[in-house]
Amino acid sequence: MNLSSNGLPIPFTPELFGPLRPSARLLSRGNPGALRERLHADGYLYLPGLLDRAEVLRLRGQYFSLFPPDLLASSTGPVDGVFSGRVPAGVPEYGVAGHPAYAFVRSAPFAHFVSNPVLSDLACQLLDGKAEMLPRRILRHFHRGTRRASRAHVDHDYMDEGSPRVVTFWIPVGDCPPQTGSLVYLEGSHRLPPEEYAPLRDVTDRPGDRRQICHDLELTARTLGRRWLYADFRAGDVMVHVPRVIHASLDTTTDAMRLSVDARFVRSDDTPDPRWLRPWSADDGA
Ligand SMILES: O=C(O)CCC(=O)C(=O)O
Repeated sequence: MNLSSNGLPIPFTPELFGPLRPSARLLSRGNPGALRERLHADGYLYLPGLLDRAEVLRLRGQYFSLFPPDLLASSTGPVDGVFSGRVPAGVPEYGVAGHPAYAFVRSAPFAHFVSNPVLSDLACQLLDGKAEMLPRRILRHFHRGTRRASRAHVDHDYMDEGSPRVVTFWIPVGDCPPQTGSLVYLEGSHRLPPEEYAPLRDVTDRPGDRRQICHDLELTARTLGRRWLYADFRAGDVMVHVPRVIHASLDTTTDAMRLSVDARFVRSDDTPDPRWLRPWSADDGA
């Protein structure tokens, strides 16, 4: 497999990559304590098939049908989300007012999708009480050719003005193998003291933003002596992670476009970070 992140190749070797451990079996046992234990042990829960695949694919189709049709390869449909290689003229900057992603996260189909009780019931179990989804829910759409991906980071650095009792749900909206730009998690990194990875923040392609740890995933793995954990995600799978686990994404190199939602729950009796109380837009600075 040829993989890269932010344009930097990362060799797909057993030293640098390993598989995510699935936890779907724990769900069927109806034992929230075991789920919480696994989340805190691994820093994540990989839950293949948690959501109805057809429903996830419907959302994919609804989003891509908001674009002028020449975004999509000829003879393919919005549910396929296959990139034609051209971003249609006149589409505004990604995720700002006027771009389809901006309208979509404020739309009824999106609200319906994220309000699925499967997600909120699980969040309540994981947070050991009542949980509320924060209104700032991010839609991420990447296509091949941009060499843009999420740099290694921890969610805590983006939400450190509120309760730390947060869980993030990352939902691929479509099949998402590593080459389509999947999320990868640095093994056991939620247990690392932040001072240990702080020096990596000096190696960056975005010197103005200290929240990001590093854009170089090979260097990050080698410096911290840990593997990136990956999966061949399918529509319907869900990842849950804790705010201190280091994660990043790979570049999208397939014709199929990468689409995902990330949504966060906080305990309803806690005070959330105020920056997460408004719907997302790509220029909101949060
Ligand atoms: O989807 C991505 O590339 C990044 C998502 C992320 O960082 C998150 O869900 O916390």
